[in-house]
Amino acid sequence: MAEPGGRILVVIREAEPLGLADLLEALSPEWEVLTCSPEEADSLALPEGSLAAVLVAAEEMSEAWAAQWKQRPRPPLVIRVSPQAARAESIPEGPWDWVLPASFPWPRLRELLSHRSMDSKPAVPVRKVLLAGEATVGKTSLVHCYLHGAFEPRRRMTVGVDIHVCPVEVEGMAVRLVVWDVGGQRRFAAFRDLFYRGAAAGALVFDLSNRLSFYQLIRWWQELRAHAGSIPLLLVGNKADLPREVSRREAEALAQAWGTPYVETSCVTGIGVAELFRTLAGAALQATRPEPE
Ligand SMILES: Nc1nc2c(ncn2[C@@H]2O[C@H](COP(=O)(O)OP(=O)(O)OP(=O)(O)O)[C@@H](O)[C@H]2O)c(=O)[nH]1
Ligand SMILES: [Mg+2]
Repeated sequence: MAEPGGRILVVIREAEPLGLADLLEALSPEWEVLTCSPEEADSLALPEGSLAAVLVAAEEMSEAWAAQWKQRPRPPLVIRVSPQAARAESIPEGPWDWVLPASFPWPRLRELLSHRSMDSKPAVPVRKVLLAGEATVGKTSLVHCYLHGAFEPRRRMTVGVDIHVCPVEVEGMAVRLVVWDVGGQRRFAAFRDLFYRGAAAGALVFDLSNRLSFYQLIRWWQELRAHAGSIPLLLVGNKADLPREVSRREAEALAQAWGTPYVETSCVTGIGVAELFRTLAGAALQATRPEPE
């Protein structure tokens, strides 16, 4: 929760619609307001925990960008200002703590920041997780199947990385996973290590109907261990609906040797997909349980 007084970052393209002068007036002198454009937003070097809130008044800033703030050890409130919002809303399923209309009466922001008179939802933890494995094993399809409950037979190769926000409930607790679904093609290997930083857990996916993708797991294991550190990993055998080239016994033996759980999935039947995301979320939460105060 933000204490009264502190520093707020405002990401803004056009100052006028937000009434930036009103905002500054409403918050001074206790609050220090920094402003930046969307282009500058990623290159700001601010010390951890130095922001009480990030106020985003630029449509182009994505959910994934907002979610990254919520993964920090001491996350700020992340608030979107949207011309489409009719009233102030606290949205449990997005990464935003609040979505405010552009016409929001800025003197009330003070109350919101100090949580004095506006109800706020309990913070939902956000964790970054990785989906790694050879090209075409079905990483993107697993996310699609989880989010939309449907199989998408048309293939769309991941270029670099796709980032998805997946709400998960694990043992009665809501978690938001920011899933970094990396492109498995060899040509992306040179810069893939950049994607692994800050992940709390990862899934190594292979295709049960393609033995080579199973053999290649060792490369992915080494890549993740080298760049993501000793995070908990999970082994996933996908395409369980197709004729097998890898038996359950072999995959379980590898999982046991690596000390990881093993899940079999199919994006066609949906089997195991929810379990995969629950296991990943459970591992991510365990791995980054906050230190007691
Ligand atoms: N039969 C079957 N096909 C699947 C399954 N999962 C994915 N596919 C198909 O496999 C192909 C590749 O799936 P993608 O999800 O694009 O694979 P990916 O691992 O994301 O590949 P890259 O983005 O290149 O790393 C697509 O044609 C999918 O429809 C599954 O469980 N069963
Ligand atoms: Mg993909």
